[in-house]
Amino acid sequence: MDYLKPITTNGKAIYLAYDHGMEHGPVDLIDKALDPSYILDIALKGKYNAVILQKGVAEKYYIGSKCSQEIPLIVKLNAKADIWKPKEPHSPQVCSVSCAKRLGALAVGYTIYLGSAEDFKMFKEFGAIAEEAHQEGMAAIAWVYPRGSSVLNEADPDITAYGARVGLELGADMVKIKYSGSKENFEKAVKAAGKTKVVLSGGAKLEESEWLDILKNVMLAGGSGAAVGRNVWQHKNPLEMTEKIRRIIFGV
Ligand code: FBP
Repeated sequence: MDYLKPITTNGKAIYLAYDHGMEHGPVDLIDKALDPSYILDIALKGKYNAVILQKGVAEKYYIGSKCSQEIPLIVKLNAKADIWKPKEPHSPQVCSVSCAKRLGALAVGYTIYLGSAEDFKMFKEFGAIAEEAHQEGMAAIAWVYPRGSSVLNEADPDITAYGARVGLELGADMVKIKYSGSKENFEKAVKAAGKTKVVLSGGAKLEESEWLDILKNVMLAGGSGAAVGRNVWQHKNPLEMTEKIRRIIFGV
């Protein structure tokens, strides 16, 4: 069964990520981006395949919004903050699959810090989440980020490919991974993921052309699109940026 069908267009996708209020704190939510309604408006006008929110923002802003009538929801099920910085990061589950379903989500997201001494806890939690999501007809998306004291280079192409493979092995329909430096490196990850789709995780705000070149390489490498936050909503014209992204992903 293709759980991703309702949140992809011909197998490709552009998602607007907005779970940063938890992951990074309001420091990332510059100016208008502090207001979730501003983000929902971008998702709606930019015709995103889905918007990614934590449950609280979904409950208080997405439900009943104009965005909710047209743009699907992905609820992020785990969370950590960025004040205590343990050497071995762990992000525990804070929302259930059934809660995400009640909020209207068509998919759930979960971050795994591959290489952390705590990674086995996240494997276990995500494995169960993927099973439950599929029972409910929802897609399971794994953010797989190599991190922890055993990871010397978070953008290492082999570890990035390992992360993509972990997504496949644990039952993810899609993995969201960071760029590993080149088209060839990213291709390794796409191949390792097999039938699990791979999307680019946007990363910190870059010069527009630099970020778009990365996305072009991701698509040439066989990637399925992007889940992007800061490079869109920290942009001075998020809808103009969205159009440029859409042209690269969908070719129109
Ligand atoms: P960005 O496009 O802004 O990087 O968003 C993608 C994302 O995965 C978010 O979903 C998440 O909040 C953030 O990046 C986590 O970033 P990191 O753990 O690398 O600081």
